[in-house]
Amino acid sequence: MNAKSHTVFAAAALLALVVLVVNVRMAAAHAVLLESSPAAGASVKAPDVLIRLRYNVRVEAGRSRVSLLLPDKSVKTLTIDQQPSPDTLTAKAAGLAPGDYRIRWQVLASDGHITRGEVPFTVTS
Ligand SMILES: [Cu+2]
Repeated sequence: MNAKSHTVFAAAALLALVVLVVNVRMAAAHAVLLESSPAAGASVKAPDVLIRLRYNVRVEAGRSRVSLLLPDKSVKTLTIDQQPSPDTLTAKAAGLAPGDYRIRWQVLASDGHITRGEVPFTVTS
């Protein structure tokens, strides 16, 4: 290799390393659901259910959404309450009839990326 191709090679290697490091850091900052209440697959008593979602990183409540897929397949948007801690969202679902539900969440993490998921649970009388 001549001097010029060495420089080009070194620059390309450095760029590849920077891309790799940035990707790893961004992946680490994505919001992943660690714990929920109700837990996935759990049964809870009607009619009022307190929903609590805890993530691996802090999430922005103002730019996150929590809704409930009802037994009749309609969707009810829930109001996110004040966060008990920066990594946790809570919302109240009142007046639920017995049946199968899904919590649908979409959150904005501190790295600016949005993740989403669902938590199925059952309401019993
Ligand atoms: Cu990310």
